Amino acid sequence: MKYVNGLAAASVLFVGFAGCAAAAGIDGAPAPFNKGGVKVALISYISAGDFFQSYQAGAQAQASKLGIDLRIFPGKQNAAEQREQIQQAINLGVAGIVVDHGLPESIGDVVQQAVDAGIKVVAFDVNLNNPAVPQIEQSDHELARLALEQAVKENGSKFQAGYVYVAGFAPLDRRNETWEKFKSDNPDVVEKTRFGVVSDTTATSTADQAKAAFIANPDIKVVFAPYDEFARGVKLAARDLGIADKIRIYSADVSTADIQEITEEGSPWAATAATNPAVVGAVSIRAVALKIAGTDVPRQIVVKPALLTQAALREAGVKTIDELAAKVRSFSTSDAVTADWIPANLY
Ligand code: SR1
Repeated sequence: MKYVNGLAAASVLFVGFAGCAAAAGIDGAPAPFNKGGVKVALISYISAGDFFQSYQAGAQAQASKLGIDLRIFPGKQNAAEQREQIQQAINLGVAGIVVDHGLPESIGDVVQQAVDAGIKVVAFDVNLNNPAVPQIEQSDHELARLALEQAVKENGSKFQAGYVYVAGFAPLDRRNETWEKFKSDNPDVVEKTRFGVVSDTTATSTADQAKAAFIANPDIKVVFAPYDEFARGVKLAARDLGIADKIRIYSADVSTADIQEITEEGSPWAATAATNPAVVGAVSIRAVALKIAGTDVPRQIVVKPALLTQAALREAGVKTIDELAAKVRSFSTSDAVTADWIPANLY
């Protein structure tokens, strides 16, 4: 299987229903997939950054294989707009909705309206606390644990740390639970400062905050930055301050651009724990498709992460997500929520 993580974002952002030729049906598939043209909306909260572009590319690829007409509503980190988009999707008469991130308090009631209208809904990384809505996640506790165990392996269990966190995002909140437990299990790890921002300029805004944090806390040796945009910001700050050789960054997520930043000469980005976001996007579409076909799916669907260290990436000579997918099975495919009638190959 070949993953095209580099798919141009523009090619997947606006796949509207109007004017689209109806997608073909799949022989032997249950209704309505035997006829094709099944309308599904993917409603994102965040679309900036490699993770979300790759997630959307994977979702689009899986949708095409299932004869789904997928409309992707681009997120703008705007809760009111996401709410309106869910209402628009209901009015468009879609069969299914994938809600990708968001703030539960601003969308919970419109998601319930969609469910009441007979629309099948699944959610990625937003806790809607709705028994009709399966939740997809990347096993965030495990993801944070993998990164933090590597931090201890490389730095011992006594160090001064910086921590990047923004509350209110389900994956970051789950990773934070692991960070809190890690600190209580390792009392000589001292959190000197925490900072972070999620916006359309997450990396550069985090870099500004990281610079101030490093200047105020020159004894920081390790930074836990469990989102690749955070890690990029911290790395940028360390480079600008000339302290890249004095700190090590442990993160979440991976992209082709991240691999380049992790493996480049003198990079302080020591390791990341990650899934392939394109695989997570594909799993999200399969989950909603199975629900539309009337098949039960688990309430919680997990795509497991893998640890990627700087040393291992350099040694393997891996430069892109496609090369990673060729070496690590979980980066090319997931067995989560699938069925005989769902085509296995995405590209
Ligand atoms: C602001 S939330 C960012 C995270 O969402 C996804 O789970 C990615 O892993 C990313 O780290």
